Amino acid sequence: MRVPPHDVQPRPCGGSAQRRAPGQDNLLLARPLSHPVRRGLPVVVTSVPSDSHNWNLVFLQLVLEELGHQVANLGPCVPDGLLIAECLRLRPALVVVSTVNGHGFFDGMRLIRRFRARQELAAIPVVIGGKLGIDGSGGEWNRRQMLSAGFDAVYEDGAASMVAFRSYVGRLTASVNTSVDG
Ligand code: B12
Repeated sequence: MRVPPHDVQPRPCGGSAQRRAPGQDNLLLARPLSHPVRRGLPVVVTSVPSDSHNWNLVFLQLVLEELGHQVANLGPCVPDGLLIAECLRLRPALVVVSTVNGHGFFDGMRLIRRFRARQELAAIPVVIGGKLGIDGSGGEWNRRQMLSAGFDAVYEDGAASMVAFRSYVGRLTASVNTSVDG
């Protein structure tokens, strides 16, 4: 799957924006007020080598596509080296790591250290989320370790995490679009 570069034209979100209705040539259909993005970001969604769960990745892909972003979903059981190679090739604006099998802390720590060791990838935002510990939660100490190792955000499973994730993606989109527009 190929992710277009940052300056790609956005897909119309919702499909009806700026389109004229049949027989109503003077009616310009309004863009929804809450139009989520002006330009979608290229995003890589991935799991970690040990994790074979799929639907978490599909779910995140759908959430991000609904927000107007272009997603390359690398699927489950992704070796660190493959993720790094794909990010060097695709140069995404965001990497979303999802893992639910309980090994997320250890897999995530190893992955982010290898990822950040590549100078070309050092500035790409990387977030991780899911069920990061074997009891479903990695806890606050683990979260801090992951942030200091190089993750930009850590989303433990819970009702608030998807709200916080969407908000993070919204802020990132606004800042990327602002810096592109100058
Ligand atoms: C289906 C399933 C499997 C299937 C997976 C099939 C497939 N191809 O996907 C199979 C049978 C293979 C499997 C295997 C295992 N599983 Co399993 N599995 C499940 C199950 C029943 C459903 C998972 C699912 O599809 N959910 C639907 C998706 C959409 O939701 P989700 O995964 O919960 O993800 C949500 C959130 O976590 C969050 N999220 C996830 N990632 C991210 C990332 C970000 C950035 C954000 C913001 C949010 C976010 O958003 C998602 C939507 O709300 C869960 C139990 C459950 N009811 O959740 C156990 C579960 C995930 N499995 C578990 C375990 C332990 C295993 C095994 C280790 C079992 C074993 N002893 O072999 C293996 C591990 C295999 C491996 N190598 O990874 C545990 C994990 C425990 C933990 N982390 O504390 C669970 C929770 C069951 C349990 N209660 O013990 N499993």
